[in-house]
Amino acid sequence: MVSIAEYSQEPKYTIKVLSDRTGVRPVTLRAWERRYDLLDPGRLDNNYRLYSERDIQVIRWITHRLDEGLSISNAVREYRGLRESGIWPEALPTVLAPQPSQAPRHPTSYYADQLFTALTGHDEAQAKQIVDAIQSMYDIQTIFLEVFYPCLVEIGEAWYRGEIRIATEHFASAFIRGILMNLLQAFPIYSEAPRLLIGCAPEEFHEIAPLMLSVLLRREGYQVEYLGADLPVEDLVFYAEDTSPDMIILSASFDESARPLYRMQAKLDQLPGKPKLGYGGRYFNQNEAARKDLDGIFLGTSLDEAVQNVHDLLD
Ligand code: B12
Repeated sequence: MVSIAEYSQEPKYTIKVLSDRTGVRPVTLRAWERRYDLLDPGRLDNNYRLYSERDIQVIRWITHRLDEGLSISNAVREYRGLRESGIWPEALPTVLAPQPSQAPRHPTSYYADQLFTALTGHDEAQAKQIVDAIQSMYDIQTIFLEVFYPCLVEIGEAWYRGEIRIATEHFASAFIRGILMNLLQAFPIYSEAPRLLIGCAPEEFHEIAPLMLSVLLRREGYQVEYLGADLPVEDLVFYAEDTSPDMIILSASFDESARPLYRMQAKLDQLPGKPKLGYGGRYFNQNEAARKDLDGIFLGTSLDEAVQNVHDLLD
């Protein structure tokens, strides 16, 4: 048997080749890369990623564990555990290499692609059918992280490449936002449970992640109030004084949205209940240094981590 360590680290393959060689669709590979930080691809001048032979073997090892019934998060955990103990897993024999023509290996990535096609085709009826189908098959966390998230990332990239109109991006995000709002309202509100205010930092309009987090935390029994986009800090502090939340959770993608949060925990500390400030989002995922400077609590790079951290902080 050959260890994965014996494969070259030289970055030379595009995501298309990685996809063809592993049978995993590009949309799923990108989602895994963002979510699990699994590979560390090189970059071309135009910022395109380049992968090595070793990356190919890592993805093949992961997909083999998925075929054996592990969830992606458990497969990654197992891989990380091995690596932290200084062990490289054994590469799979080449004969097992999946062929590009095979059916999609992961049903959720298949649905992410289907939803992308329906939404970018403005086919709302079809998108609704897909959502109904996945709701009967998967739990909501899987739907959020493995269908909605990669679908939205792909929509963002298609917009960035100029392949879809702004109207299409708005249609798609409005559709998903609507589904999330319905889910939020379908869960009961427990008035005795810890109270959380969740929304977007000032000038932040990317609502979907904080809305997903609201659904996941309300599902866990927290008394969640979702406050939406672009919340001014001063007003939130007054509102916290009126309503005594245990925690305020804000999402920020950009520096301009993150900056006003730096003064916020000090203001909250002057209130009788001293509510905690929890934060996260694209900006903090990309700027580790910013997390150190902010007084509140960084809740993690992903929403599943955030749910766990809220439990640890409030229970
Ligand atoms: C839909 C969308 C919009 C919609 C949002 C509508 C709505 N109601 O939410 C609208 C049209 C408003 C919009 C506007 C803009 N957008 Co936009 N948008 C998107 C898109 C396609 C999807 C966003 C989304 O919901 N993603 C899914 C969620 C689940 O992922 P996420 O937000 O990244 O959150 C993850 C983590 O960051 C984290 N997280 C997020 N919040 C929190 C909070 C906590 C507490 C924790 C723990 C974790 C956490 O967990 C999530 C899951 O892992 C993305 C593409 C993408 N890659 O995401 C672009 C994208 C984010 N947008 C982008 C840009 C550039 C803009 C605009 C500047 C465009 C413009 N010129 O107007 C404006 C900025 C508006 C503003 N000031 O906020 C860029 C950002 C690039 C960058 N520098 O990082 C992206 C990546 C598109 C791209 N490929 O270039 N956008």
